[in-house]
Amino acid sequence: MGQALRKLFDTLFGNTEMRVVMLGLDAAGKTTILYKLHIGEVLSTVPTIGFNVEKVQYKNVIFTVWDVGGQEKLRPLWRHYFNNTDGLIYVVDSLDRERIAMAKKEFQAIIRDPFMKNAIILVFANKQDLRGAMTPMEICDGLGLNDLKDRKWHIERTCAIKGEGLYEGLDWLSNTLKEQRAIGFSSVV
Ligand SMILES: Nc1nc2c(ncn2[C@@H]2O[C@H](COP(=O)(O)OP(=O)(O)OP(=O)(O)O)[C@@H](O)[C@H]2O)c(=O)[nH]1
Ligand SMILES: [Mg+2]
Repeated sequence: MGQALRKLFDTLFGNTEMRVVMLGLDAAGKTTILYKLHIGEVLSTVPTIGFNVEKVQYKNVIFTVWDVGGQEKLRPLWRHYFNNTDGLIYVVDSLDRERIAMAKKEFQAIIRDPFMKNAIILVFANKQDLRGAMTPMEICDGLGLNDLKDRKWHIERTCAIKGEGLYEGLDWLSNTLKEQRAIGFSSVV
C-alpha cells in the first residue's frame, strides 16, 4: 500500500488526531464543556485567564481541545491559537441575548482569519436548560451562519452541565474532518 493510501486508511478506520480550538464570549460554558468531555464531570469553574488544553478520545479520534479565556481583554490573544486548527468550536450562551451581536462580531473575526480559513465550524448553542434560551435558529441568524459561503458548519443544542449534545457535536466534527481528509488524499492518490 502506498503511503498516501495508508494515511487515508488510517484516517477512515484507525486512530486519527484533530486539533480543536474552543472560543466564545466569557461565561459561555467553554471550560465546563472541556472538563465534562475530559473527565465526565461538571467542575466548578472560575473565569479562565489564559487557556486549558486536554486530550479527549471519542470513538477513534483523539481531539486536542484548547479552551481559551473569553473575557474582552483576553480576546486579542485568541489568534495565537489559530495555527494548524482543524476545527473551531464556538460556544454561545443561549440566554445572553444582549451580547449576541458581540458574539457575532468576534465569531466573524475568527473565521475570516487566514489561519482559520480551512477550519470546520461547530457552534454549541449552550445553556439550553435555561428558560428563555435562544433557539439554534435564532443563534444561526444572530451569528450570520447562513451567509457563510464555502464553509462547513453545524450548530448543536447543548447543555454542558448535563452533557447533552456534546458528543453529537464531536460526531459531526470527526465525520466532517474524515470526509475532508479523504477528499484531500484522493487528490494525491
Ligand atoms: N445552566 C447552565 N449553566 C452552564 C452551562 N454551561 C456552563 N454553565 C455555567 O456558566 C458559568 C460559566 O461557565 P465557564 O465554563 O466557566 O465559562 P467559560 O466560557 O469557560 O468562561 P471564560 O473562561 O471566562 O471564557 C458557570 O457557572 C457554569 O456552571 C449550561 O449548559 N447550563
Ligand atoms: Mg473558561
